[in-house]
Amino acid sequence: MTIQIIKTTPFDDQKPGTSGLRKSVKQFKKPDYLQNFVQAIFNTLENVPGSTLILGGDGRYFNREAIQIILRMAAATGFGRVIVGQGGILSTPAASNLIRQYQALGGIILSASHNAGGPEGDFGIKFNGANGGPAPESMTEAMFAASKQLHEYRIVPIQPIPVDKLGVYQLAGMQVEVIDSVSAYQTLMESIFDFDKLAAMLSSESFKMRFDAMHAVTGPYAHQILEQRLGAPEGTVIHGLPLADFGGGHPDPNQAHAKELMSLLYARQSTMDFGAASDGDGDRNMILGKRFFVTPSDSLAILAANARLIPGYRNGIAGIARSMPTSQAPDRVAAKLGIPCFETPTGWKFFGNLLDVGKITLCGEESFGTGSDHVREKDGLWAVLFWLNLLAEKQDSVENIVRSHWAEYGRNYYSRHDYESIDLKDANALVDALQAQLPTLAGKPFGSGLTVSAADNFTYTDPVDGSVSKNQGIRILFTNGSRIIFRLSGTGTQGATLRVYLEKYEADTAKHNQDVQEALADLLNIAQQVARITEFTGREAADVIT
Ligand code: VG1
Ligand code: CO
Repeated sequence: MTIQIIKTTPFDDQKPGTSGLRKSVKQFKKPDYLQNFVQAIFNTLENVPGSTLILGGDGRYFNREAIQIILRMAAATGFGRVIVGQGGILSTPAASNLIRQYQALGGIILSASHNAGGPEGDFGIKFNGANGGPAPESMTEAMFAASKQLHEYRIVPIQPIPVDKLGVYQLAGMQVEVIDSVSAYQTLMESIFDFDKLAAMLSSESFKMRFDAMHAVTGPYAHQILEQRLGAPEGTVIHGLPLADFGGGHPDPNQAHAKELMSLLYARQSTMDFGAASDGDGDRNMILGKRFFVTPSDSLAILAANARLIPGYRNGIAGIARSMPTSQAPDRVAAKLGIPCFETPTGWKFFGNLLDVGKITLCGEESFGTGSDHVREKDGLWAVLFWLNLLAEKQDSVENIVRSHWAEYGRNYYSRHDYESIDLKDANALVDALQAQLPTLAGKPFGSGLTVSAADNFTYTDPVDGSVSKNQGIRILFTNGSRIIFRLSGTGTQGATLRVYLEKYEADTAKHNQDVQEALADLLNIAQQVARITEFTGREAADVIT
């Protein structure tokens, strides 16, 4: 088969963000836009000839076309084998698992995660390396550099592979294996959790739950594992059919976007014991009890504190890591367990080294991401099964488990305020002004007895390879442990999104029943005042509060 070498012009905007390259579908559909970036990825890889590549995506609009293009380019580049999820579907954690299982050179995951899909929505592509984790910064920088110098790409002209049918196909000397997207992932989950106990609980009349797949990638996984394998009644999984536009919604599992699930769990007469949701590519999770929301930061702390109750973590955990803006609740658990707690920049790629060398077992982010060393990505369904396994062990409600955790460790009141689609120039001006104030903030008193202990822009030095990542978010730390953090999103595709993270610690159990936003109102005022948010952005309040 002849390899075609196609002349192309480089694009100057193919810089991967927090989690791969994300752009509007319109941008991705520009002639050669996808091809250029795929070639840029391939150009930065070593040892391609004969190696294995994992390929799949969250099923969003343009997924199928992209899969065919990438297959033809992989054949032209000399991969020996590509493993594709049936229908082009693989959740991010399932892809991470397959990379490890097949000892692949890496994987390409097509997803813009929680961003809206469809012709007017977003598309994305990211590369995960041989450990199953997102490419580290050094590699994404190399891809960006390669993309700017790209003048040709390689492709073989062949018919589309029928990715809906399981089987093995030959494509210009490369083998394409279309596999069941769910089964290897299910086997992995069976090796971690007590499936007998889970089945007993999920099939009993006395336990009721809903899992909201948000018309995204976890639908097939949740139907198979929760309903078929564990015997939860049909209807347990809602919005379980993956749709190219996610039914028009944002597949983002939070209180703002999982409205139907929220109303099921919060109804005055709710009969539900448990609710959960996952995002576009299946790596995020939201956990709900009856009229009760578990913050992702608390969730990580609680999973860590109770890990020994789960078969896969019976021998205890080596350490925990959390992204810098995530609340300090996990730190308290680590201190009590006598294990380290690492603070990393936002984005799962920063957990990879710590997981690879066994310094940590569990990790998580405030942005509804939780995971462990079983893969190198956050894992939505894994977190749901972990919580269910805990409920089955403790025979207690979600709310009681969280409240007793607070009683033991204190409560970290926590919330994130997102100001979306603000003008990029305004956002940068706000950050610059904030940065300029940093040297003057330490020691400064604010209302209600708060004093700044330190203020900086977070720099991370990876304890494993020594790499340094600067400018990872502005932190204002207070003497009482409260924190305000400011960051600009690295996953958006329109203008800028300012994220303001607020945290306040409360040891006194008598004060654990406050409304979260009321408890954090002082900090929000200070954040607005110091960063002059309204002045720079014209916004009086955040668009999305989680
Ligand atoms: C957001 C979250 C971050 C997460 C990233 C990818 O990034 O804040 O914690 O790792 O999304 O998640 P940013 O730069 O927009 O704040 V996902 O589910 O899109 O892979
Ligand atoms: Co995601």
